[in-house]
Amino acid sequence: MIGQQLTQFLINEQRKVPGATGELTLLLNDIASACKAIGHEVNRGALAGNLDVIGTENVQGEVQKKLDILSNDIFIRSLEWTGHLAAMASEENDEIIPIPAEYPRGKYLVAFDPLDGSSNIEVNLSIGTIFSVMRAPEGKATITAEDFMQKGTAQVAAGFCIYGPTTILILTTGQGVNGFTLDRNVGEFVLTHPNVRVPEDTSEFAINMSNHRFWEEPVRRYVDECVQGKAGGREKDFNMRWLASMVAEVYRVLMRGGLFTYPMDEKLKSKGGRLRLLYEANPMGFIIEQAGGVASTGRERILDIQPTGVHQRVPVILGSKNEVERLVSYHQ
Ligand code: AFP
Repeated sequence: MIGQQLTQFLINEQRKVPGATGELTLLLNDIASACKAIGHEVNRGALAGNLDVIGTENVQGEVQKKLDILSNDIFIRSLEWTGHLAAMASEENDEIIPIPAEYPRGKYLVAFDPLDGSSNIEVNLSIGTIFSVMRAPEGKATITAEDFMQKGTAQVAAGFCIYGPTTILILTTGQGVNGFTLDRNVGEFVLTHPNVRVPEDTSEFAINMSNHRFWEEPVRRYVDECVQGKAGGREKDFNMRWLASMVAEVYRVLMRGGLFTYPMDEKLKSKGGRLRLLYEANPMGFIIEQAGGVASTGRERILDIQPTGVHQRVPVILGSKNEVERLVSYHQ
């Protein structure tokens, strides 16, 4: 019930799963601790010199901010010793991250984006951490990138933590979606948004309009119809949002519905899209589906994609069922 702390919630969920060992509960608690530590550094901002740009580039070719590196290190250091993981994969690391020899290995893999939306750091807008939990192959001494090539339907858990006016952890273990607000007085995540559901209809769409000339025809048609509203044949007028932070967009969709899309466009064709499958599209797709929404590339369900690379990119259309299905139908 509302007010319950994350640990109690997780143990209650664990008790519903026959044969559960509690290892996933411990892992999710450790991930929550990592998010609290990252959120603390995000909130300190300039006071801790955290807004500096490092100048180096990551595997994505993106200029790294100090907070990108700091968040990545915090996430890795918070989990590598726990004995729950066999390996990790991060947006900030070209190769997968092995568990140091001195620590025991566990039965899970985590793919994560330590700080998504980092173009918003210096303008003090909401950013967040996204994570996806999968099972590691049993009895394998050395984990390779190949072991992360699991469809989104194989995820055991997924979540994100949004560092905004409040710090909120959104989590699914396949039994629906729940939201926990960080109570700074006790330093614990507390259940504040039980059983989150995405409204099936919406009149709000989120897209980076500056890419209009690069979009494929189905996306251009859908957005133009939304912009024209009733004057253009839709049954209602629409509003638009664009926060350049996927965690903030997805959180808004979870709270009041909406359609969020970073579609394929001409300038992204060679890369496959903008958003990364393993640690953005898959975890967010799992969460959206668990809350009654739809997550598609326009041509296939995101969770059904067979990954071929740790940093593989895909087009993303997700949110309120009826609007996403309309846009998907335009691709047929
Ligand atoms: P950054 O982490 O590099 O800021 O990218 C954020 C993101 O991956 C996703 O969170 C946003 O929805 C999208 O990119 C914003 O892309 P644009 O900057 O092209 O609008």
